[in-house]
Amino acid sequence: MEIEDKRKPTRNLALELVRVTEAAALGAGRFMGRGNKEAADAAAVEAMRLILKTVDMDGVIVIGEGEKDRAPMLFNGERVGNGSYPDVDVAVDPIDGTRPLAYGRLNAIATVAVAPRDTMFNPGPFVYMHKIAVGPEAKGVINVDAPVVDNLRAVAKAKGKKIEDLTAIVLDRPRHKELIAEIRGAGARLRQIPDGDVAAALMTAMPETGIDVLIGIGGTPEGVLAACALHAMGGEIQGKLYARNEEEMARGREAGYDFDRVLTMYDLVSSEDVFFAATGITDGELMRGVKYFSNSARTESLVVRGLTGTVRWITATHRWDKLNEMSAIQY
Ligand code: VTB
Repeated sequence: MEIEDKRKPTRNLALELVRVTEAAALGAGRFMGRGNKEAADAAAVEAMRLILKTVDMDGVIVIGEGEKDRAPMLFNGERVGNGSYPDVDVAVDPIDGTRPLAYGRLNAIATVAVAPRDTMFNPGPFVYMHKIAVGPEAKGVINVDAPVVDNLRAVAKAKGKKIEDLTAIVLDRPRHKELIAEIRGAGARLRQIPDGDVAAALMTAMPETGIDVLIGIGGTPEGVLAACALHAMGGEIQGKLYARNEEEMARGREAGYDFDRVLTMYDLVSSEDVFFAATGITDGELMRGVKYFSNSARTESLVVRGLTGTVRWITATHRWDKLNEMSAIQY
């Protein structure tokens, strides 16, 4: 007789996790355009923490965003969940795009991912990584170490397109000057985004967005979250840690990090048994943001389960009169 391993996830945890990202979005959405990143982040983190407590899991935060921006955070190593099985690693980015949210711009989302214990890459205090991400059609042809033009050619070939019809998405940062010149030199189209490279990585796996490949240096927490989502959606991401200066490089080496090593998607999250949820905070290409009404609010979320590859879109109406009676969060 087969004995069930209770320590492994057996249910679709993502359907519980979506309550976590919904709560973060509902809390943070009130701060849209109010110019206060910290207050928005605090609201998202607080709501996330409260709902995470109710999820059936024994979780350890491996990726708790906030270190780089000194924002309020769910701390690395913090225990979350109600302590029951399964044992899992948890990655959170309560707001990917605090700046766009604070200034009333597009594409801010709340995200969370869960995978079996000890399967997520822990980047420690090293905040940046090179990334290249693609959807399922171009899985297996990218190489974060190869010249940009080679990657673009390979992705175009895999998708049966001309390179001129390929669209790369890149964070708009001075550090990407050379990268942008190379993309232009290769003849590909380019989208530049102010923030939000988790959403950008997801777009590569959604043909309707028209985005083929994400390239550039972005946050490591966002890289691990994107890896969880893309692993589940059948796409691919590769990374390589990026040190901002000699001192950071030396510190990393001392701590045992290899800045030359290609981090495959399996290095970033080694299990396919991964769950990912995201909720729109401001309107975006992937999801609509939170809409507030007199006694309710509406959210739109994406829920993905790696084992089955099922992608669900969930629109929810949240009723304040009911929720405020029973929830620890006062909406
Ligand atoms: C990205 C982006 C985030 O950080 O990872 C980026 O997805 C990288 O860092 O929304 P810099 O902003 O310092 O370039 C964010 O912009 C915010 O943490």
